[in-house]
This record gives sequence, structure tokens and C-alpha cells, in this order.
Amino acid sequence: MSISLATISGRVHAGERISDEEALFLFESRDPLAVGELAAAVNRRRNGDRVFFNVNRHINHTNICVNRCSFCAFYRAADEPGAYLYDLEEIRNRAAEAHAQGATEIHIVGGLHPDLPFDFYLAMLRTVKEVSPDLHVKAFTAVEIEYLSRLAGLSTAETLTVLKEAGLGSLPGGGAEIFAPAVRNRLCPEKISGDKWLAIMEEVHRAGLKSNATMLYGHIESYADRVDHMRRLRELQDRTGGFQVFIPLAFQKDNNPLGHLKRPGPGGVDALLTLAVARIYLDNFANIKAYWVMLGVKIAQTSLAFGVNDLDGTVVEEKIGHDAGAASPQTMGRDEIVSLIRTAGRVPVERDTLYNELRVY
Ligand code: V47
Repeated sequence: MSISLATISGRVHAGERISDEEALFLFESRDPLAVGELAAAVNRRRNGDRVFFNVNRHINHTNICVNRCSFCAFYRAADEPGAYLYDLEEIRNRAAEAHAQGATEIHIVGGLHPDLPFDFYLAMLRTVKEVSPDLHVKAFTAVEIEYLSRLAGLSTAETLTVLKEAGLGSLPGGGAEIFAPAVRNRLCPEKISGDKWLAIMEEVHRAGLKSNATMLYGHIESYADRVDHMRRLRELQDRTGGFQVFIPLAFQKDNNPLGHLKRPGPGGVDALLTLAVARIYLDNFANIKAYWVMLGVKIAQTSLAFGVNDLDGTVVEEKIGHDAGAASPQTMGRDEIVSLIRTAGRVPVERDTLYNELRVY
């Protein structure tokens, strides 16, 4: 039987998994409203009217990085203007401020610094937990975990054990970019491979830690590369169930070599379509997140009609997207997020990092 929106819709309503070819068909359909309606139905079945958000703060402890990813406007060499490294006091102050404002999560990621010792990373985790043991520390991408394990001279499993003892609660989903080697080699040749990213995440899940998963899209990749990326995530999720949420990251074009190649980043329709296809294809992911920092607040709100059920958090201080030209604000208050969700006709639910419900608004 040939593929059509009607056949895909029939399968989805029967609770069946869609194939890679069908996901590709959805990307190529040029009918974002129909795809969005299907994604919204899938989401409604799973999550009803509820939309998650959390109160969190990002801390990017350093922008000094040994890698030179072509999409990144954040990294600096150690001796370049604008290079920075927070000391533990600066990290403590930021965590304390966030805690005082009701944050439940501190999200820590940074560059691969050439000379920080492994102990610094442990000290960062302990510092946040000293501010409050109730703060959940979501820290270090799979890329950083691989780097830290080399720094510590430990296996990945041992590294995770030590980090967990120091306060690591879960992992964010960054560093995934696009797994397909031909694209990845052009985006970030120095970064660990897609296979390695997935292998590290498998170990993370086996160590009893949850993680998130991202995909950087809207640059030089094809729709087939996006489907390939999501297939690998879906396969790993079948094995471990350790991913909490999928977060497509819309490429921001400023101050990086990829943008100079006149890659403008995804438009609104592509962003909404991508979230919708993800909701339909990733049937073993509980949550799809619209990261408003990269999407802009209005597209993020609109995406709630395209299968999205998570709007991320208050964020407070964001550098990676804003260095690359993101036009969104630095932060949104709890009241603002609640109002965005309500005026989209949905029910705001504040969650913690592990998706436990804290309060229904
Ligand atoms: O891995 C870098 C991306 C990621 C650009 O897990 C860019 O809850 C767009 O992963 N345009 C880090 N994106 C951010 C991240 C994240 C953010 C929010 C929540 C969570 C979570 C994870 O940012 C990097 C890279 O893929 N990135 N440069 C850019 N120019």
C-alpha cells in the first residue's frame, strides 16, 4: 500500500509505530496543519491537556573549549577576548539566587576546558548541593562525560558513579547534534561520534540516571538525516527507556561559520513540523519539549497545538543560543509561562526535572 497521510493517520490512531519512510513522508508532505493535528491527537492521548514547565536556572561555567564546532558561537580559546570561567563562588551565588527564586533545577553545561581538573567538576556539583540538597543538578552532556572520563582516567561507568556521589541527578540532552556521520563530520569533526554519544547515553541509563535527547536541525542536514537521528534515539529508548524528553534545537545563525554559509536556520513552519513529526514518530518518548530560547516565545506557544507538552523552564541566563543570535528573552518568569500555557487553552503543570508533578495551575 502506498504511503499517504490517511494511511499514516490510520496506523497512528490504531496505536501502531510509524516507519522511517512514513516519517519522511510527513516531513515532505507540505501540509503542516494536517501533520500537526495528528501530532496533537497523539499528544492528547498521552498527556491530555496538561503542559509541563519547570523553574530552573542554566549555568554555563565556561565557554573555553578545545572543540571548534561550526554551528557554535559560544566557544572561545583560552586567550581570546570574551573567554570566561566561573569560580566556585560564582557558581554558588547563581545557585543560591535561583534557589531563593524557587528553582528546583540547576542545568550545568560548558565548554571542554583544556586544563580544569576533574575535581573542579565534582566541586561544582557539591557546591550546588551545599546551597540546597533539594536542588536537582542536571549537568554535563554525553560529550562532557566522555571528556571527563578521559580526564579522570576512569571508565564511563566509574566516572558516572563518582559524579553521582558528588550530586549529579540527571543529564541534559546536548551534544547530539546530527548523528549521521557525513553531516556530523562537517558540523563538528572533533566531537565524539553519534555512535559514541548513544553508547555513553546507554551507560548513563544503565547507571540508573535519566537523560534528555536533542537534535540540532535547520542547517545542512536533510529530512532523511533527521529521521535517521530520531530512529537511533527510538532504538536506544526501546532498549533502556532512559530518555525523558526529546528536544529539537532550532539552529541559530549568527556568529558561527555555518551561519556565514548563509544557513538561515529553520522557519516557523519547519520548526512546528519537526516537533509534530517527532511527536508522531517517537512513540516511546513520553515528552516533546519546545525550547523557547531557540524557537522564540510565540512559536513555542504555537507548538502546543502541534504535539508539544513541555515548554522547558525559566532558564534565567542563556548564552549558547543568544551568542548565536537568538532573539528570545533571557528568561521567562513562572507567571509568564503559566499565562502562555493558559492562553493556549491548556493546563500548566510545574514539574521537577524527573517529571514529577509539583503543582497544577
Ligand atoms: O549541544 C549550539 C546547541 C546545545 C547552537 O536537556 C545550538 O533539557 C542552535 O542541549 N543554534 C546545548 N543550537 C543546549 C542543550 C539544551 C538546552 C536546553 C535544554 C536541554 C535539556 C538541553 O545547543 C548544543 C548544541 O546542539 N547549539 N550552538 C546554535 N548556533
